[in-house]
Amino acid sequence: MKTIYSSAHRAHHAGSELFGNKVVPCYEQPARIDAILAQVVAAKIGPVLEPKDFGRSPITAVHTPDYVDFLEHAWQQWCAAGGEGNAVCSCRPMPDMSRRIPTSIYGRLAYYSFDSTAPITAGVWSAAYAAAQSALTGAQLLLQGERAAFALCRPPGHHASSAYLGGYCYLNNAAIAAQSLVADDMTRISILDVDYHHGNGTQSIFYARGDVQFVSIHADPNEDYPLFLGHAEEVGVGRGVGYNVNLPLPRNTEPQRWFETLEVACEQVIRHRPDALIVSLGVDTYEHDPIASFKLRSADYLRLGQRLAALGLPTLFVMEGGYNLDAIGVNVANVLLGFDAAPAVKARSIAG
Ligand code: Q9C
Ligand code: ZN
Repeated sequence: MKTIYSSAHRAHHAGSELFGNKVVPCYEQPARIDAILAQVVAAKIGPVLEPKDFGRSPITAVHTPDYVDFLEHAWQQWCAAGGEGNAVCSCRPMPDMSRRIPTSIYGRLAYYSFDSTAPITAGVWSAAYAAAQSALTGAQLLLQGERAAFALCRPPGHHASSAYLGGYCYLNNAAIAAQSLVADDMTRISILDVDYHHGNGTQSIFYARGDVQFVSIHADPNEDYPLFLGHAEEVGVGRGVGYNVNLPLPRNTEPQRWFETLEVACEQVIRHRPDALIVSLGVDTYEHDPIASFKLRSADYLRLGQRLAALGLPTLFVMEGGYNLDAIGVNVANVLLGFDAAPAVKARSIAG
């Protein structure tokens, strides 16, 4: 399958982050994508293409125009205001506080953030924009009849909602791709999020929608990030009731339990009868991931790819998390190899 990649991600590099009470090198760093790309080439997954430019409108179909304007100009405004180094959110409003948007860039960053792990860097807009375009290019390949594509996005996207950033994410690449498919001639899409962390942004964006189903396997939000979304009782609202499926698992979940849960997730996808599947592909479920606790081994990612192929759907893989630099390349390539090795099954009938 084709991989879509832009070197624009490299301009976004925050340097350090706060982990507990320690300042550590950023887990979400350019070397992650270098490692994945090297393995995509070594494993002969297929050609690597530059993204096409679909402009801003497919981005503002998911994110509010004011948020996109903020993100595009935040670095420049931060510098103009005398900001030193990267801009990091340091304050969040509680429900009893003002909903007014502060006028300063310092205040606007707080308004448009839900945590402090997604700093504004010099390259954040060009990197996030290119990642969104990579996802859109992958979506277009599905529309052109490709069985699958891999959008090697960085920064990741699934924690970003329509009007806030957080969790290393700025633009929700998977959501932007999904929306572009329904805006074209696909009527139903399933997003299956296998990242260790709940895709709170994706859930929020489609929570009231019945056309885009969101299914997620992740660490129980009682115990792990993003803490405030991802419970099983969150099933959607209005027309979206029944189209949001959260499958939280305890910390330290072993592969057998994870794959049993994947079966439940796949049953839900089949029930939706989608025209295409978007996989929010995080490999921070790996046993040696530095910020997560599940116990998947490298060979398990082959099995994951095979299982997804058996759904018989046009499939777009969108890169999300995964922070073990020694294994991230092999783990991602294994998903794609597993998918490609599985015999192409005829798409399920979408009639009836
Ligand atoms: N002690 C993605 O995987 N920090 N984002 C959590 C836990 C933020 C993860 C700290 C983790 C964000 C795309
Ligand atoms: Zn994650």
